[in-house]
Amino acid sequence: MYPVYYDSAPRRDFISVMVSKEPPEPPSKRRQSCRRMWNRLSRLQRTIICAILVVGAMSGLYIANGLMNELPDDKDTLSQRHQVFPNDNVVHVMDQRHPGKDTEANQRRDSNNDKDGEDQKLHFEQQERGKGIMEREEKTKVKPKIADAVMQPEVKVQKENVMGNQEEDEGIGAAGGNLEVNEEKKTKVQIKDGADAGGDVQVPVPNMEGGMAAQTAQQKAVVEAFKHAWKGYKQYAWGHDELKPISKAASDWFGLGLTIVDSLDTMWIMGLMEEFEEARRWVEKDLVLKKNVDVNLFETTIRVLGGLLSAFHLSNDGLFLEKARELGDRLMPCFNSPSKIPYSDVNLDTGKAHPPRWGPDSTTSEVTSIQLEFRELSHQTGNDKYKKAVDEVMDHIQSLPKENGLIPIFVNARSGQFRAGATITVGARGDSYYEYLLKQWLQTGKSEDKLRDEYVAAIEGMQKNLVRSTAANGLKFIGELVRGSFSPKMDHLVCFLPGTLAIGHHNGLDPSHLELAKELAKTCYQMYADMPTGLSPEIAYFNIQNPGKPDIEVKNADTHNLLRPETVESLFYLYRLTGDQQYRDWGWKIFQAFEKYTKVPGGGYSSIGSVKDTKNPRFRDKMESFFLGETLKYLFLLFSDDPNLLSLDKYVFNTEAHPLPIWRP
Ligand code: DMJ
Repeated sequence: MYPVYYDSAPRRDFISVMVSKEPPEPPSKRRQSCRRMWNRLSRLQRTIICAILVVGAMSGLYIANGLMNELPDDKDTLSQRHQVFPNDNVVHVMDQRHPGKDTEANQRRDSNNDKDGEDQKLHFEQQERGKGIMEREEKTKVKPKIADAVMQPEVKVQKENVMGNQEEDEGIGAAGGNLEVNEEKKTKVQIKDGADAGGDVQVPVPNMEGGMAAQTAQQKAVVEAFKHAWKGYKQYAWGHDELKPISKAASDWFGLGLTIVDSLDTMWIMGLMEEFEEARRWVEKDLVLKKNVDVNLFETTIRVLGGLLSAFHLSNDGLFLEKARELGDRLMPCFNSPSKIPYSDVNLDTGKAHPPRWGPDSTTSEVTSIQLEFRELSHQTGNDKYKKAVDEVMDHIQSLPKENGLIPIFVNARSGQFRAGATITVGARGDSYYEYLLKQWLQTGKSEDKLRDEYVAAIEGMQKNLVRSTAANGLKFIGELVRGSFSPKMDHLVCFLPGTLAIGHHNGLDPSHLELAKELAKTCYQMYADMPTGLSPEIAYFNIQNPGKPDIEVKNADTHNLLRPETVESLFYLYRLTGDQQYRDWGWKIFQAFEKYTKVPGGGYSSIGSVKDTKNPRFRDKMESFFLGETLKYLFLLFSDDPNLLSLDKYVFNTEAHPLPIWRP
């Protein structure tokens, strides 16, 4: 019988047969002539031939025995080495540690991981008590099992362009791991004037106050959710930007492993050190930045540059700073524009920068929400060029005329002017401009009063021009100015604002800011609670005229939920700063709704098409990197009892939830 090969067509063996034209001799004649030849041989010759035959037979037996021991038995071959998924055309070569189904072995592996997690936590608690770094170094030197290192699962990949179109491109990827972590190879980076570190940094040292404190039951549930999301990503999308959890495939936007880099600090904060080390190895080996791809300056800055800088701060591992510096350099050509306003896109290899493909202008919130990261890069590398570039953007924007501190959402990189008549909103394309005014002021130890004044003026402008209440229940919300007219439309994106207002108040700004924060947080929560699934739509319209109608209306085009973080982000800030349990209760309800309607069996969470339809919320087959980078991180922090875990007096979070240190004045 032929052996069975599962990764190719059955192999065929052939026997070659010599065909003679002469008729074959009858067997009896052949036997007679053999005997005659044997009789003609001398005794010595016969002895030699016998000896050769005996030695040959013994060697044959020995080799055959060895081969039998080498060959896997059929069961091994089937169950562990290769597995064909019934709904796929692709043959997935499985990592033996991670079979596709929840086998008993897999469950055992999971419970072992939990135990490792406990060990890590205990270890960090000891560290907090000052037991030194050497012990931890040993723990974090993860030596992967051989199966870990041999192969990562092969993945199906879809490339997404900026407009969201997708091209099918199967079977790319399969990133491999290291057999050993080579500690020698950890990059040495000269840290100049670091806020928390100095000198030659080689070994990760946790430097966050209160980190790894005992977890509450709700935090543990969030950690489980993270592990579930990571499991799907790792199995089907490792090394690619995002997981498509329904089709069990990957999608690429920039091809920078967005989910890995966005998740680094979340894993650190949650104490998932094994996962963190694995991700670190990927960054070291596979995060290639010299890449012929056009990336969006803002998205790459907040997710990748922010993620790397934050990972550097938490771990003190110079690898992350070195990558951050290289990325910063590759993004810098965006600033070579006739005005000080950067182009929106740049090719990471050629350095060619340009406006977006879909129009002539840069987005205002994008060019004004890269400052925290570039300034921090200067601070850590000692090279002022990054800070200079983004400070010039802010100076230029500050010089432009505004309406009560509010800005239009488009600005041109050539003329440096706002687009006349563009919408004014605190939602998409406007949002993080306001957030970064406040946070830049905080980053430099409240030393740049100009930024604070701009922020205060903008909040006053919102109070005057954009804040309204619903007719039925007086829910306060923030609308938009579209060609000068008020529209009662609010994006879920606006829900970052309560958190920002609360931090502003915490740093001495007017009490009315905290009052507005509380009102808006209530409205944002209502956007979840009013929906049958308990999840917010992407956009809501508020009823300001008819007291007999519901407060919130959702148009059919806006019923989707992308697993966004803004509301839980604000709940975290408000709980931290007020201690009001209500914010935790709301956060828990939101978390449970994510669990119920977005969790995908087997691994991952998916954005959904309709928050109104409990029977069929329609998976959109996409797990955004910010779900791991932001949503789950803010939920974890919301349920933490420790106010010193990333203290708000020591860290400022960038708009992708990556904590960066507040500089000491
Ligand atoms: C994230 O990338 C950031 O929070 C950004 O500021 C807004 N959009 C997403 C999350 O919704």
